[in-house]
Amino acid sequence: MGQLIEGVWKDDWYDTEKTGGKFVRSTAGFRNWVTRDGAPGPSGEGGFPAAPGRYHLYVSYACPWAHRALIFRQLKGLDQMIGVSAVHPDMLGDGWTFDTDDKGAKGDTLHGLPFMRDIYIRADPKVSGRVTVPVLWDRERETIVSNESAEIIRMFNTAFDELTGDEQDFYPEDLRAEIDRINPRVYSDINNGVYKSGFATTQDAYDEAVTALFDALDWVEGLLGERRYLAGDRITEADWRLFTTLVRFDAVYHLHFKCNRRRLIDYPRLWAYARELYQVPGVAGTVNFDHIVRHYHYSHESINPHRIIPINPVIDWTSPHGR
Ligand SMILES: N[C@@H](CCC(=O)N[C@@H](CS)C(=O)NCC(=O)O)C(=O)O
Repeated sequence: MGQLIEGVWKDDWYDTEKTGGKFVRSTAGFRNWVTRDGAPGPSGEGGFPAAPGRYHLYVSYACPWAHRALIFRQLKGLDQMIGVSAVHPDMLGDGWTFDTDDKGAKGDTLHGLPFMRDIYIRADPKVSGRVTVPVLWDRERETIVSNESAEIIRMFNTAFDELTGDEQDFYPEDLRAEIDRINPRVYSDINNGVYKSGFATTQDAYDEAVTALFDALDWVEGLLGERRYLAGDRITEADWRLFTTLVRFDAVYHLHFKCNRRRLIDYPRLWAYARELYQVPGVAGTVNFDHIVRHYHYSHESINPHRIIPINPVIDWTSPHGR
């Protein structure tokens, strides 16, 4: 794994020395928005109107951030309108690659390029930063619209509605205040909290992250006793943002990232809730446990130097959720 410095690849692992052993996620660099008519969105520049076949989504099936985008593409009926290419689960010295295997990685189906970094360089030959997924690519302007999943899901939520006829709203006006209240804690302590626990290189950094993580899971377990979904009576983006971490929890984070005070299946409400979300039509097809388990254990040499892939418990995501 590494990063690009002015268009040149430099192979290095996350540097936690300057941050007291803490993992700090860097901010995404491409922040434009696809909108209904191409008007500028909340950040970046305009000129990216919704159109069928124009945009392409690069993902890793292993990655929880990319997974959000895949779920929104599916639920919002965009699967015929926005193509997808998935990287290979192994992220080693070259970062994400388009090597192919027989379990879902079919290469860069748009450009036939060998590495994910080539997509970034194609957008900007002098680009600097980490080469992350997801990436939303514009085939017309030959550039990256966005590499920030929180914003890609907002675009998918509304920009294409006139083309698809799908009016489901996962960020509805009346629940926005509650969604905006819940998202930051779920992001910081849960979505990113598992990474902060797993990538910590000091005991203090780990203790701080893992305590905040399980405190937040207890908080969510409590919330689900008061209301059916995180923000109220309907499934919103807050639920999908949490789901992609929950679905990886017992398979990866519990062991590999040392998030082992409890398992997901030990939380009665959260576990039933996670199964309900998994069973929403279309969602199970976005979950690729082979890539999830393989990616983390094989790619993070500093955590698992012998690259042994664990046997893992058999967890039945299809059992009735009873909610
Ligand atoms: N802010 C980004 C974060 C995406 C991200 O960090 N993705 C990880 C995979 S789970 C990645 O590609 N990491 C590669 C790296 O950090 O070099 C988003 O939410 O879209």
